[in-house]
Amino acid sequence: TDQEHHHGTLVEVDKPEVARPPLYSVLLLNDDYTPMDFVVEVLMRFFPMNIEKATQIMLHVHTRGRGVCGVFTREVAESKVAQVNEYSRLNQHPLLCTMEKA
Ligand code: NFA
Repeated sequence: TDQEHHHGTLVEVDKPEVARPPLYSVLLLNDDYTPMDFVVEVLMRFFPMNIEKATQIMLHVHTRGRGVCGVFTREVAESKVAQVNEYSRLNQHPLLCTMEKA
């Protein structure tokens, strides 16, 4: 922006802008076998939210086939996907978590 200097001189002053990193949505995919209670537990454990919000997202995934758990930077989204899939396999459920550019 232009600012008035002494002697009435106009000088250009740049506002320091901060680059915003690309964001990624982390998704859960529906399947026929993972128990609803386990999906709610996963949502509360890895995407801190209350039981009402977790149930709402779980039912959205169940009825629509997929749903967004949260939006994160790439490295955080990759970590969430890896942790959810590892936890699901550890518990012998086929639940799939993935990510896409938001
Ligand atoms: N469709 C699963 C069932 O009927 C529940 C589920 C919801 C699974 C969301 C995966 C994701 N038990």
